[in-house]
Amino acid sequence: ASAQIGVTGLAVMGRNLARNFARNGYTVAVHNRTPARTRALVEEFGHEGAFVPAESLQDFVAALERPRRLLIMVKAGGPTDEVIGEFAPLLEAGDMIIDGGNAHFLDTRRREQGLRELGIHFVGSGVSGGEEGALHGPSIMPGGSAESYAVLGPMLEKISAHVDGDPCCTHIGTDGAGHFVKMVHNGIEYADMQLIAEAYQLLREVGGYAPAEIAEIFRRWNKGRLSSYLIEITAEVLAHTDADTGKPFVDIVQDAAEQKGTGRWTVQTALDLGSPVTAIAQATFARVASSRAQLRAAYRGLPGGTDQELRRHEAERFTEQVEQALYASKVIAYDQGWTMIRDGAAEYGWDIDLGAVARIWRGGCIIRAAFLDRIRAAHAADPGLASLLAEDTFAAELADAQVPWREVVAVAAHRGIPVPAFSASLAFYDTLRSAHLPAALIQGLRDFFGAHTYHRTDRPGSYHTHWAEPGRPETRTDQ
Ligand code: NBP
Repeated sequence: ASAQIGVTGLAVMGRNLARNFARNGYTVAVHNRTPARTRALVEEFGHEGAFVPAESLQDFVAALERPRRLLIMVKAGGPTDEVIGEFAPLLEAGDMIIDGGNAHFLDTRRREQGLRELGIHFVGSGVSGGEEGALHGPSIMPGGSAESYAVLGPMLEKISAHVDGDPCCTHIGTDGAGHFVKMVHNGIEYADMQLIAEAYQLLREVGGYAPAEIAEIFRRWNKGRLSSYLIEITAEVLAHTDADTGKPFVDIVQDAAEQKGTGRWTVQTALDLGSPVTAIAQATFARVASSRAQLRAAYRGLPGGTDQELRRHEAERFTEQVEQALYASKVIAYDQGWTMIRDGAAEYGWDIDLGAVARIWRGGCIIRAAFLDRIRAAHAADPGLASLLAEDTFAAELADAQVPWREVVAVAAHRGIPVPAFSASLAFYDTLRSAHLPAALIQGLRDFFGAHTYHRTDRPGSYHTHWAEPGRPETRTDQ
Protein backbone atom coordinates (compact mmCIF):
# COMPACT_ATOMS: atom_id res chain seq x y z
CA ALA A 1 0.00 0.00 0.00
CA SER A 2 1.68 3.15 -1.19
CA ALA A 3 -0.95 5.53 -2.50
CA GLN A 4 -1.95 8.50 -0.35
CA ILE A 5 -5.16 8.95 -2.31
CA GLY A 6 -7.24 6.86 -4.69
CA VAL A 7 -9.52 8.22 -7.41
CA THR A 8 -12.30 6.08 -8.84
CA GLY A 9 -14.25 7.42 -11.82
CA LEU A 10 -11.84 8.66 -14.43
CA ALA A 11 -14.01 10.67 -16.81
CA VAL A 12 -12.95 14.31 -17.37
CA MET A 13 -13.22 15.42 -13.74
CA GLY A 14 -11.75 12.36 -12.03
CA ARG A 15 -8.91 12.07 -14.51
CA ASN A 16 -7.88 15.67 -14.08
CA LEU A 17 -8.15 15.60 -10.29
CA ALA A 18 -6.00 12.45 -10.24
CA ARG A 19 -3.40 14.22 -12.41
CA ASN A 20 -3.58 17.28 -10.15
CA PHE A 21 -2.82 15.12 -7.06
CA ALA A 22 0.03 13.38 -8.92
CA ARG A 23 1.51 16.66 -10.15
CA ASN A 24 1.50 17.84 -6.56
CA GLY A 25 3.67 14.92 -5.50
CA TYR A 26 1.07 12.49 -4.20
CA THR A 27 1.02 8.83 -5.17
CA VAL A 28 -2.42 8.28 -6.68
CA ALA A 29 -4.21 4.96 -7.09
CA VAL A 30 -6.55 5.17 -10.08
CA HIS A 31 -9.56 3.05 -10.93
CA ASN A 32 -12.51 3.15 -13.28
CA ARG A 33 -15.42 0.78 -13.85
CA THR A 34 -14.32 0.43 -17.48
CA PRO A 35 -10.57 -0.31 -17.19
CA ALA A 36 -9.78 1.20 -20.60
CA ARG A 37 -10.02 4.67 -19.02
CA THR A 38 -7.53 3.70 -16.32
CA ARG A 39 -5.06 2.42 -18.90
CA ALA A 40 -5.52 5.50 -21.09
CA LEU A 41 -4.79 7.78 -18.13
CA VAL A 42 -1.56 6.00 -17.27
CA GLU A 43 -0.46 5.78 -20.91
CA GLU A 44 -1.10 9.45 -21.64
CA PHE A 45 -0.20 11.08 -18.37
CA GLY A 46 1.81 8.47 -16.42
CA HIS A 47 4.91 10.64 -16.80
CA GLU A 48 3.29 13.44 -14.78
CA GLY A 49 3.65 11.68 -11.43
CA ALA A 50 3.20 8.47 -9.46
CA PHE A 51 0.08 6.55 -10.45
CA VAL A 52 -0.90 3.09 -9.24
CA PRO A 53 -3.44 1.72 -11.73
CA ALA A 54 -5.89 -0.87 -10.45
CA GLU A 55 -8.47 -2.84 -12.40
CA SER A 56 -10.28 -4.54 -9.54
CA LEU A 57 -11.88 -2.92 -6.51
CA GLN A 58 -9.75 -5.14 -4.28
CA ASP A 59 -6.46 -4.10 -5.92
CA PHE A 60 -7.50 -0.47 -5.74
CA VAL A 61 -8.29 -0.64 -2.02
CA ALA A 62 -5.11 -2.63 -1.35
CA ALA A 63 -3.05 0.13 -3.00
CA LEU A 64 -4.19 2.74 -0.45
CA GLU A 65 -2.30 3.75 2.68
CA ARG A 66 -4.30 3.69 5.94
CA PRO A 67 -6.48 5.39 6.84
CA ARG A 68 -7.56 4.95 3.24
CA ARG A 69 -8.56 8.05 1.31
CA LEU A 70 -10.78 7.32 -1.64
CA LEU A 71 -12.20 9.98 -3.95
CA ILE A 72 -15.30 9.05 -5.93
CA MET A 73 -15.79 11.03 -9.16
CA VAL A 74 -18.62 9.18 -10.86
CA LYS A 75 -21.93 10.39 -12.23
CA ALA A 76 -24.01 11.87 -9.43
CA GLY A 77 -27.11 10.06 -8.15
CA GLY A 78 -27.57 6.28 -8.43
CA PRO A 79 -24.00 5.57 -9.62
CA THR A 80 -22.58 7.23 -6.48
CA ASP A 81 -24.71 4.99 -4.25
CA GLU A 82 -23.66 1.95 -6.27
CA VAL A 83 -19.97 2.76 -5.96
CA ILE A 84 -20.28 3.46 -2.22
CA GLY A 85 -22.11 0.15 -1.85
CA GLU A 86 -19.29 -1.68 -3.63
CA PHE A 87 -16.46 -0.11 -1.67
CA ALA A 88 -17.91 0.12 1.84
CA PRO A 89 -17.50 -3.61 2.59
CA LEU A 90 -13.82 -3.41 1.57
CA LEU A 91 -13.03 -0.51 3.91
CA GLU A 92 -12.58 -0.32 7.66
CA ALA A 93 -13.26 2.10 10.48
CA GLY A 94 -11.30 5.35 10.10
CA ASP A 95 -11.16 5.18 6.30
CA MET A 96 -12.45 8.13 4.30
CA ILE A 97 -14.62 8.34 1.24
CA ILE A 98 -14.79 11.69 -0.53
CA ASP A 99 -17.60 12.27 -3.01
CA GLY A 100 -16.51 15.05 -5.35
CA GLY A 101 -19.53 14.69 -7.64
CA ASN A 102 -22.43 17.12 -7.83
CA ALA A 103 -24.54 15.34 -5.22
CA HIS A 104 -27.68 16.77 -3.68
CA PHE A 105 -26.79 17.75 -0.11
CA LEU A 106 -29.67 15.67 1.29
CA ASP A 107 -28.21 12.59 -0.41
CA THR A 108 -24.87 13.47 1.15
CA ARG A 109 -26.47 13.72 4.60
CA ARG A 110 -28.05 10.28 4.10
CA ARG A 111 -24.81 8.72 2.86
CA GLU A 112 -22.77 10.28 5.64
CA GLN A 113 -25.11 8.93 8.27
CA GLY A 114 -25.04 5.42 6.81
CA LEU A 115 -21.24 5.31 6.59
CA ARG A 116 -20.76 6.91 10.00
CA GLU A 117 -22.47 3.85 11.49
CA LEU A 118 -19.66 1.77 9.94
CA GLY A 119 -17.01 4.16 11.30
CA ILE A 120 -16.21 5.38 7.79
CA HIS A 121 -15.85 9.13 7.26
CA PHE A 122 -17.89 10.37 4.34
CA VAL A 123 -16.85 13.72 2.95
CA GLY A 124 -19.30 15.20 0.46
CA SER A 125 -17.24 17.78 -1.31
CA GLY A 126 -18.24 20.44 -3.79
CA VAL A 127 -15.70 20.85 -6.60
CA SER A 128 -16.04 23.83 -8.92
CA GLY A 129 -14.05 24.92 -11.92
CA GLY A 130 -14.93 22.27 -14.49
CA GLU A 131 -12.34 20.27 -16.34
CA GLU A 132 -9.65 22.97 -16.34
CA GLY A 133 -10.14 23.78 -12.67
CA ALA A 134 -9.87 20.10 -11.74
CA LEU A 135 -6.44 19.98 -13.39
CA HIS A 136 -4.97 23.35 -12.48
CA GLY A 137 -6.69 24.04 -9.16
CA PRO A 138 -10.42 23.99 -8.42
CA SER A 139 -12.34 25.62 -5.62
CA ILE A 140 -13.08 22.80 -3.18
CA MET A 141 -15.90 22.79 -0.62
CA PRO A 142 -15.56 19.76 1.65
CA GLY A 143 -18.15 18.81 4.25
CA GLY A 144 -17.89 15.88 6.67
CA SER A 145 -16.23 15.56 10.06
CA ALA A 146 -13.54 17.89 11.39
CA GLU A 147 -11.48 14.73 12.05
CA SER A 148 -11.51 13.83 8.36
CA TYR A 149 -10.60 17.38 7.38
CA ALA A 150 -7.54 17.23 9.62
CA VAL A 151 -6.24 14.44 7.36
CA LEU A 152 -7.68 15.43 3.99
CA GLY A 153 -7.56 19.20 4.34
CA PRO A 154 -3.84 19.65 3.63
CA MET A 155 -4.08 17.45 0.51
CA LEU A 156 -7.18 19.17 -0.83
CA GLU A 157 -5.78 22.60 -0.05
CA LYS A 158 -2.60 21.72 -1.92
CA ILE A 159 -4.40 20.80 -5.15
CA SER A 160 -6.89 23.69 -4.94
CA ALA A 161 -6.52 27.07 -6.61
CA HIS A 162 -4.65 29.69 -4.59
CA VAL A 163 -5.32 33.42 -4.37
CA ASP A 164 -2.85 35.68 -2.54
CA GLY A 165 -1.27 32.53 -1.16
CA ASP A 166 -4.55 31.31 0.38
CA PRO A 167 -5.99 27.97 -0.76
CA CYS A 168 -9.47 27.99 -2.30
CA CYS A 169 -10.52 25.18 0.01
CA THR A 170 -11.80 25.16 3.57
CA HIS A 171 -13.81 22.84 5.79
CA ILE A 172 -17.35 24.09 5.20
CA GLY A 173 -19.17 22.18 7.92
CA THR A 174 -20.38 18.70 8.82
CA ASP A 175 -22.20 16.15 6.61
CA GLY A 176 -23.88 17.85 3.60
CA ALA A 177 -22.60 21.41 4.22
CA GLY A 178 -20.05 21.26 1.38
CA HIS A 179 -22.54 20.09 -1.21
CA PHE A 180 -25.09 22.62 0.04
CA VAL A 181 -22.63 25.47 -0.43
CA LYS A 182 -21.64 24.13 -3.87
CA MET A 183 -25.33 24.08 -4.81
CA VAL A 184 -25.72 27.74 -3.79
CA HIS A 185 -22.53 28.57 -5.71
CA ASN A 186 -24.18 27.19 -8.83
CA GLY A 187 -27.37 29.10 -8.09
CA ILE A 188 -25.37 32.32 -7.85
CA GLU A 189 -23.62 31.33 -11.09
CA TYR A 190 -27.05 31.06 -12.78
CA ALA A 191 -27.98 34.56 -11.57
CA ASP A 192 -24.64 36.04 -12.58
CA MET A 193 -24.91 34.59 -16.10
CA GLN A 194 -28.51 35.73 -16.53
CA LEU A 195 -27.60 39.27 -15.41
CA ILE A 196 -24.72 39.34 -17.88
CA ALA A 197 -27.03 38.06 -20.63
CA GLU A 198 -29.61 40.76 -19.87
CA ALA A 199 -26.92 43.45 -19.97
CA TYR A 200 -25.79 42.12 -23.36
CA GLN A 201 -29.29 42.19 -24.80
CA LEU A 202 -29.90 45.74 -23.57
CA LEU A 203 -26.63 46.96 -25.07
CA ARG A 204 -27.51 45.28 -28.33
CA GLU A 205 -31.16 46.24 -28.68
CA VAL A 206 -31.26 49.58 -26.90
CA GLY A 207 -27.65 50.67 -27.32
CA GLY A 208 -27.54 49.48 -30.93
CA TYR A 209 -24.09 47.92 -30.50
CA ALA A 210 -22.86 44.90 -32.45
CA PRO A 211 -21.63 41.83 -30.52
CA ALA A 212 -17.97 42.68 -31.22
CA GLU A 213 -18.52 46.18 -29.80
CA ILE A 214 -20.24 44.72 -26.75
CA ALA A 215 -17.23 42.43 -26.32
CA GLU A 216 -15.12 45.60 -26.03
CA ILE A 217 -17.51 47.02 -23.41
CA PHE A 218 -17.20 43.82 -21.37
CA ARG A 219 -13.40 43.97 -21.70
CA ARG A 220 -13.52 47.45 -20.28
CA TRP A 221 -15.86 46.40 -17.48
CA ASN A 222 -13.51 43.56 -16.70
CA LYS A 223 -10.92 46.13 -15.62
CA GLY A 224 -13.29 47.61 -13.03
CA ARG A 225 -15.38 46.43 -10.12
CA LEU A 226 -17.16 43.80 -12.26
CA SER A 227 -13.84 42.09 -13.02
CA SER A 228 -14.49 38.34 -13.02
CA TYR A 229 -14.02 35.15 -14.97
CA LEU A 230 -17.61 35.27 -16.31
CA ILE A 231 -17.23 38.87 -17.57
CA GLU A 232 -13.90 37.92 -19.15
CA ILE A 233 -15.30 34.92 -21.05
CA THR A 234 -18.41 36.89 -22.03
CA ALA A 235 -16.11 39.20 -24.00
CA GLU A 236 -14.52 36.17 -25.67
CA VAL A 237 -17.83 34.56 -26.61
CA LEU A 238 -19.23 37.84 -27.95
CA ALA A 239 -16.10 38.50 -30.02
CA HIS A 240 -16.19 35.03 -31.54
CA THR A 241 -17.41 34.65 -35.14
CA ASP A 242 -18.75 31.46 -36.65
CA ALA A 243 -16.21 29.99 -39.06
CA ASP A 244 -18.88 28.67 -41.48
CA THR A 245 -21.03 31.76 -41.88
CA GLY A 246 -18.83 34.61 -40.67
CA LYS A 247 -21.72 35.68 -38.41
CA PRO A 248 -21.32 36.54 -34.73
CA PHE A 249 -21.29 33.26 -32.81
CA VAL A 250 -24.20 34.43 -30.60
CA ASP A 251 -26.35 34.73 -33.74
CA ILE A 252 -25.92 31.13 -34.87
CA VAL A 253 -26.68 29.52 -31.49
CA GLN A 254 -30.27 28.57 -30.61
CA ASP A 255 -31.59 30.82 -27.86
CA ALA A 256 -32.78 28.00 -25.61
CA ALA A 257 -30.71 27.60 -22.44
CA GLU A 258 -30.24 24.32 -20.65
CA GLN A 259 -30.00 23.64 -16.96
CA LYS A 260 -28.52 20.57 -15.38
CA GLY A 261 -30.27 20.66 -12.05
CA THR A 262 -28.18 22.52 -9.48
CA GLY A 263 -30.03 25.78 -10.19
CA ARG A 264 -33.31 23.95 -9.78
CA TRP A 265 -32.13 22.40 -6.49
CA THR A 266 -31.16 25.84 -5.22
CA VAL A 267 -34.62 27.24 -5.94
CA GLN A 268 -36.42 24.20 -4.53
CA THR A 269 -34.32 24.26 -1.37
CA ALA A 270 -34.71 28.02 -1.03
CA LEU A 271 -38.49 27.62 -0.90
CA ASP A 272 -38.14 24.95 1.78
CA LEU A 273 -35.88 27.23 3.83
CA GLY A 274 -37.90 30.40 3.18
CA SER A 275 -34.83 32.04 1.57
CA PRO A 276 -35.90 34.75 -0.90
CA VAL A 277 -33.39 34.03 -3.69
CA THR A 278 -35.44 35.89 -6.28
CA ALA A 279 -32.61 36.66 -8.72
CA ILE A 280 -31.48 33.03 -8.74
CA ALA A 281 -35.07 31.88 -9.19
CA GLN A 282 -35.66 34.28 -12.10
CA ALA A 283 -32.43 33.16 -13.72
CA THR A 284 -33.51 29.55 -13.45
CA PHE A 285 -37.00 30.26 -14.79
CA ALA A 286 -35.53 32.36 -17.60
CA ARG A 287 -33.59 29.31 -18.79
CA VAL A 288 -36.65 27.12 -18.49
CA ALA A 289 -38.85 29.62 -20.37
CA SER A 290 -36.28 30.04 -23.16
CA SER A 291 -36.59 26.32 -23.89
CA ARG A 292 -40.40 26.26 -24.06
CA ALA A 293 -40.67 26.36 -27.86
CA GLN A 294 -44.43 25.88 -28.07
CA LEU A 295 -45.21 28.59 -25.55
CA ARG A 296 -42.82 30.93 -27.27
CA ALA A 297 -44.51 30.22 -30.59
CA ALA A 298 -47.90 31.09 -29.06
CA TYR A 299 -46.64 34.44 -27.72
CA ARG A 300 -44.41 35.34 -30.66
CA GLY A 301 -45.52 38.42 -32.56
CA LEU A 302 -47.60 39.90 -29.73
CA PRO A 303 -47.07 43.65 -29.48
CA GLY A 304 -43.96 44.75 -27.60
CA GLY A 305 -42.70 48.20 -26.69
CA THR A 306 -41.28 51.07 -28.66
CA ASP A 307 -38.05 50.62 -30.56
CA GLN A 308 -36.31 53.85 -31.43
CA GLU A 309 -32.50 53.68 -31.63
CA LEU A 310 -30.35 55.73 -29.31
CA ARG A 311 -27.85 58.23 -30.67
CA ARG A 312 -24.20 57.32 -30.03
CA HIS A 313 -23.70 59.67 -27.10
CA GLU A 314 -26.96 58.45 -25.57
CA ALA A 315 -25.82 54.87 -26.09
CA GLU A 316 -22.60 55.62 -24.25
CA ARG A 317 -24.50 57.05 -21.32
CA PHE A 318 -26.86 54.07 -21.39
CA THR A 319 -23.85 51.72 -21.30
CA GLU A 320 -22.71 53.33 -18.06
CA GLN A 321 -26.20 52.93 -16.63
CA VAL A 322 -26.22 49.25 -17.58
CA GLU A 323 -22.90 48.80 -15.76
CA GLN A 324 -24.51 50.29 -12.64
CA ALA A 325 -27.60 48.12 -12.98
CA LEU A 326 -25.50 45.01 -13.54
CA TYR A 327 -23.33 45.72 -10.53
CA ALA A 328 -26.23 46.54 -8.21
CA SER A 329 -28.17 43.46 -9.32
CA LYS A 330 -25.08 41.33 -8.80
CA VAL A 331 -24.67 42.57 -5.23
CA ILE A 332 -28.30 41.63 -4.58
CA ALA A 333 -27.95 38.17 -6.16
CA TYR A 334 -24.84 37.42 -4.09
CA ASP A 335 -26.48 38.74 -0.95
CA GLN A 336 -29.39 36.39 -1.59
CA GLY A 337 -26.97 33.48 -1.95
CA TRP A 338 -25.25 34.31 1.33
CA THR A 339 -28.62 34.63 3.07
CA MET A 340 -29.48 31.17 1.84
CA ILE A 341 -26.21 29.73 3.15
CA ARG A 342 -26.92 31.35 6.52
CA ASP A 343 -30.45 29.86 6.47
CA GLY A 344 -29.15 26.40 5.52
CA ALA A 345 -26.58 26.53 8.29
CA ALA A 346 -29.27 27.42 10.84
CA GLU A 347 -31.60 24.68 9.60
CA TYR A 348 -29.02 21.90 9.47
CA GLY A 349 -26.80 22.91 12.36
CA TRP A 350 -23.71 23.78 10.34
CA ASP A 351 -21.15 26.24 11.64
CA ILE A 352 -20.32 27.90 8.31
CA ASP A 353 -17.77 30.71 8.13
CA LEU A 354 -19.46 33.03 5.60
CA GLY A 355 -16.28 35.01 5.01
CA ALA A 356 -14.35 31.81 4.27
CA VAL A 357 -16.92 30.87 1.61
CA ALA A 358 -16.14 34.15 -0.18
CA ARG A 359 -12.42 33.52 0.28
CA ILE A 360 -12.47 30.09 -1.38
CA TRP A 361 -14.58 31.35 -4.30
CA ARG A 362 -12.02 34.00 -5.24
CA GLY A 363 -10.22 31.45 -7.41
CA GLY A 364 -10.78 28.11 -9.12
CA CYS A 365 -14.56 28.31 -9.49
CA ILE A 366 -16.82 29.73 -12.18
CA ILE A 367 -17.93 32.80 -10.20
CA ARG A 368 -14.35 33.73 -9.25
CA ALA A 369 -14.00 37.47 -9.03
CA ALA A 370 -12.19 40.31 -7.35
CA PHE A 371 -15.60 41.22 -5.88
CA LEU A 372 -15.49 38.14 -3.64
CA ASP A 373 -12.51 39.53 -1.81
CA ARG A 374 -14.68 42.44 -0.75
CA ILE A 375 -17.33 40.04 0.56
CA ARG A 376 -14.57 38.20 2.44
CA ALA A 377 -13.31 41.49 3.91
CA ALA A 378 -16.82 42.58 4.92
CA HIS A 379 -17.31 39.37 6.89
CA ALA A 380 -13.84 39.63 8.39
CA ALA A 381 -14.62 43.14 9.63
CA ASP A 382 -17.99 42.07 11.04
CA PRO A 383 -18.40 38.32 11.60
CA GLY A 384 -22.09 38.89 12.46
CA LEU A 385 -22.80 40.74 9.19
CA ALA A 386 -26.49 40.15 8.40
CA SER A 387 -26.33 41.33 4.78
CA LEU A 388 -23.88 42.91 2.35
CA LEU A 389 -26.16 45.94 2.41
CA ALA A 390 -25.41 46.33 6.12
CA GLU A 391 -21.81 47.13 5.12
CA ASP A 392 -21.12 50.79 4.40
CA THR A 393 -19.31 50.58 1.06
CA PHE A 394 -21.80 48.16 -0.52
CA ALA A 395 -24.68 50.28 0.79
CA ALA A 396 -23.06 53.44 -0.65
CA GLU A 397 -22.50 51.77 -4.04
CA LEU A 398 -26.12 50.69 -4.24
CA ALA A 399 -27.26 54.15 -3.22
CA ASP A 400 -25.21 55.53 -6.14
CA ALA A 401 -26.51 52.89 -8.53
CA GLN A 402 -30.18 53.01 -7.72
CA VAL A 403 -31.26 55.79 -10.09
CA PRO A 404 -29.52 54.37 -13.20
CA TRP A 405 -30.63 50.88 -12.13
CA ARG A 406 -34.26 52.06 -12.15
CA GLU A 407 -33.77 53.82 -15.49
CA VAL A 408 -32.38 50.68 -17.09
CA VAL A 409 -35.28 48.55 -15.83
CA ALA A 410 -37.75 51.23 -16.97
CA VAL A 411 -36.17 51.45 -20.43
CA ALA A 412 -36.32 47.67 -20.71
CA ALA A 413 -40.01 47.71 -19.80
CA HIS A 414 -40.73 50.49 -22.32
CA ARG A 415 -38.87 48.70 -25.05
CA GLY A 416 -40.36 45.27 -24.24
CA ILE A 417 -37.01 43.68 -23.44
CA PRO A 418 -37.20 41.02 -20.75
CA VAL A 419 -34.89 41.67 -17.80
CA PRO A 420 -36.23 39.22 -15.20
CA ALA A 421 -33.07 39.14 -13.10
CA PHE A 422 -32.43 42.91 -13.21
CA SER A 423 -36.00 43.67 -12.24
CA ALA A 424 -36.21 40.91 -9.59
CA SER A 425 -33.07 42.28 -7.96
CA LEU A 426 -34.42 45.81 -7.99
CA ALA A 427 -37.78 44.66 -6.60
CA PHE A 428 -35.92 42.79 -3.86
CA TYR A 429 -33.97 45.93 -2.97
CA ASP A 430 -37.18 47.95 -2.84
CA THR A 431 -39.01 45.27 -0.89
CA LEU A 432 -36.42 45.10 1.85
CA ARG A 433 -35.81 48.85 2.16
CA SER A 434 -39.53 49.73 2.29
CA ALA A 435 -41.05 50.85 5.56
CA HIS A 436 -44.47 49.58 4.49
CA LEU A 437 -45.28 46.55 2.41
CA PRO A 438 -48.70 45.52 1.13
CA ALA A 439 -48.26 42.29 3.08
CA ALA A 440 -50.69 43.91 5.57
CA LEU A 441 -53.42 43.62 2.92
CA ILE A 442 -52.44 40.01 2.21
CA GLN A 443 -52.86 39.25 5.91
CA GLY A 444 -56.28 40.92 5.81
CA LEU A 445 -57.35 38.79 2.86
CA ARG A 446 -56.08 35.65 4.53
CA ASP A 447 -58.02 36.49 7.67
CA PHE A 448 -61.12 37.24 5.58
CA PHE A 449 -61.34 33.96 3.70
CA GLY A 450 -59.51 31.61 6.03
CA ALA A 451 -59.53 33.14 9.54
CA HIS A 452 -55.73 32.96 9.41
CA THR A 453 -55.48 35.85 11.94
CA TYR A 454 -53.11 38.84 11.91
CA HIS A 455 -50.81 40.77 14.20
CA ARG A 456 -51.59 44.42 14.90
CA THR A 457 -49.00 47.20 14.66
CA ASP A 458 -50.16 48.81 17.92
CA ARG A 459 -50.46 45.96 20.41
CA PRO A 460 -49.30 42.38 20.89
CA GLY A 461 -51.28 39.24 20.13
CA SER A 462 -53.04 37.49 17.24
CA TYR A 463 -56.42 38.74 16.09
CA HIS A 464 -59.31 37.71 13.89
CA THR A 465 -61.96 40.05 12.49
CA HIS A 466 -65.50 38.69 12.14
CA TRP A 467 -65.88 39.84 8.55
CA ALA A 468 -69.45 38.56 8.13
CA GLU A 469 -70.63 40.23 11.33
CA PRO A 470 -70.19 43.98 11.03
CA GLY A 471 -70.00 45.64 14.41
CA ARG A 472 -68.75 42.59 16.29
CA PRO A 473 -65.38 43.42 17.87
CA GLU A 474 -62.31 41.54 16.67
CA THR A 475 -61.29 38.55 18.76
CA ARG A 476 -57.88 38.07 20.25
CA THR A 477 -57.03 34.46 19.40
CA ASP A 478 -53.84 33.75 21.30
CA GLN A 479 -55.28 33.89 24.80
P1 NBP B 1 -19.69 11.86 -15.58
O1 NBP B 1 -20.64 12.53 -14.69
O2 NBP B 1 -19.93 11.86 -17.03
O3 NBP B 1 -19.59 10.31 -15.09
C1 NBP B 1 -18.81 9.38 -15.79
C2 NBP B 1 -18.07 8.50 -14.81
O4 NBP B 1 -18.98 7.79 -13.96
C3 NBP B 1 -17.28 7.42 -15.55
O5 NBP B 1 -16.07 7.21 -14.86
C4 NBP B 1 -18.20 6.22 -15.45
O6 NBP B 1 -17.54 4.98 -15.59
C5 NBP B 1 -18.70 6.38 -14.05
N1 NBP B 1 -19.88 5.58 -13.73
C6 NBP B 1 -21.16 5.68 -14.14
BR1 NBP B 1 -21.76 6.84 -15.38
N2 NBP B 1 -21.98 4.76 -13.59
C7 NBP B 1 -21.18 4.06 -12.79
C8 NBP B 1 -21.43 2.96 -11.94
N3 NBP B 1 -22.66 2.45 -11.78
N4 NBP B 1 -20.39 2.43 -11.26
C9 NBP B 1 -19.15 2.92 -11.41
N5 NBP B 1 -18.84 3.97 -12.18
C10 NBP B 1 -19.86 4.54 -12.86
O7 NBP B 1 -18.18 12.36 -15.30
P2 NBP B 1 -17.61 13.84 -15.05
O8 NBP B 1 -18.16 14.80 -16.02
O9 NBP B 1 -16.14 13.65 -14.93
O10 NBP B 1 -18.19 14.24 -13.63
C11 NBP B 1 -17.93 13.47 -12.46
C12 NBP B 1 -18.69 14.08 -11.31
O11 NBP B 1 -18.21 15.40 -11.09
C13 NBP B 1 -20.19 14.20 -11.54
O12 NBP B 1 -20.86 13.97 -10.34
C14 NBP B 1 -20.36 15.64 -11.96
O13 NBP B 1 -21.65 16.12 -11.66
C15 NBP B 1 -19.29 16.31 -11.12
N6 NBP B 1 -18.80 17.58 -11.64
C16 NBP B 1 -18.61 17.78 -12.96
C17 NBP B 1 -18.12 18.98 -13.43
C18 NBP B 1 -17.88 19.18 -14.88
O14 NBP B 1 -17.55 20.32 -15.27
N7 NBP B 1 -17.98 18.15 -15.72
C19 NBP B 1 -17.80 19.99 -12.53
C20 NBP B 1 -17.96 19.76 -11.18
C21 NBP B 1 -18.46 18.55 -10.75
P3 NBP B 1 -17.37 4.31 -17.05
O15 NBP B 1 -16.16 4.95 -17.64
O16 NBP B 1 -17.16 2.87 -16.71
O17 NBP B 1 -18.63 4.56 -17.81
